[in-house]
Amino acid sequence: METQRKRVLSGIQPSGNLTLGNYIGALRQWVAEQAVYQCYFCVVDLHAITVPQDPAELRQKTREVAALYLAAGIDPERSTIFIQSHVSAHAELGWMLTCLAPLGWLYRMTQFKDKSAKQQQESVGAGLLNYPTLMAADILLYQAHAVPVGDDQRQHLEFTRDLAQRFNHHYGETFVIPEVMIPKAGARIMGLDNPNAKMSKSEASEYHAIYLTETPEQSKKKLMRAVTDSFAEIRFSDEPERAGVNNLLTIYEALSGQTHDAIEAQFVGKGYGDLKKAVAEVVNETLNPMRSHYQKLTQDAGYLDGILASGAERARERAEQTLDLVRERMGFTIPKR
Ligand code: AQP
Repeated sequence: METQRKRVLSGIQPSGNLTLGNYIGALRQWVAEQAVYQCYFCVVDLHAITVPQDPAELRQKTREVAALYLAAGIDPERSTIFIQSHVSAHAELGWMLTCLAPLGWLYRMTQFKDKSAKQQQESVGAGLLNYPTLMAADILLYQAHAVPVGDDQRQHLEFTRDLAQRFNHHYGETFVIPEVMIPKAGARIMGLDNPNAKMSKSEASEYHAIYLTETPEQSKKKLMRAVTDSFAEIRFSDEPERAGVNNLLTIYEALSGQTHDAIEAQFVGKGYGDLKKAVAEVVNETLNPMRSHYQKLTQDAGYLDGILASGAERARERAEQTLDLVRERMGFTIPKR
């Protein structure tokens, strides 16, 4: 039965506190997909080290992100939850694909351009450039049919598809070509302090992001201080100068499930303060159950360890099958077992 269901793979980097953007763009979709797909969800710690990380913090965040998967509603009975570095096939296939990936494709990636621009040029790690090949390995190892991600990862998914096709062309049909799954509402949640930049977990400023593990009061305070404009008009818009209000409306749309028209009608004659209060309410209503579940999970480290150990075992089994096929296709000798 399991082998007949289509497979989904996705992951989040333990590079900071998970944000509302990670929830709306990724986690929330994952929960829904469990009913339809055979799902693999990993905490991508090998990706996190493409920019400098503090080791103790990385270890702690890795567990925190895994606990948030559970708290958000990922069911370990139905889905495989694991830590990327626990399955060494990711690094192995990552290397094989690195050797196949044209440098020109990698230099074109906007995430590489953005993240490398934030560092001293001489200290940009080669791993940052190779981020997309490791992501391709994550996906292709499980022969995933679909990958649910936010809009910022669309280009990396295109890269994965192109690289898989390149491999299939060179070595014969090997990989399933995965489809991207982008949410209809909230594919790109913007920073509350700067609505023209994506809300990001590694952005340090205090009023930038709503964190999944913060208190409801903190979330409300940040939303009440969110940057808006002086138009005093509540409507969806793609004009950059109205990006703050549009972002608040987008969050409201994603979490309330209402249509644009219904939302705009609801706020006719109201002020930005009313909009912010309504957004804070729907955000906290959504996040509070996850927050209390998360608190309970942090008190039982053994439970989380058990889930991650059996998840890694299941993932390894599947990943090794693909890796053997790749070894065979590329001309490696297959190890005797
Ligand atoms: N602002 C966002 N809106 C919608 N979706 C988002 N995602 C991230 N930010 C938003 C989605 O969350 C998933 C996990 O992302 P990631 O951790 O692999 O890396 P990222 O996309 O680079 O996310 P961050 O939060 O911005 O991390 P840092 O700051 O470490 O780079 C992906 O599906 C992503 O689309």
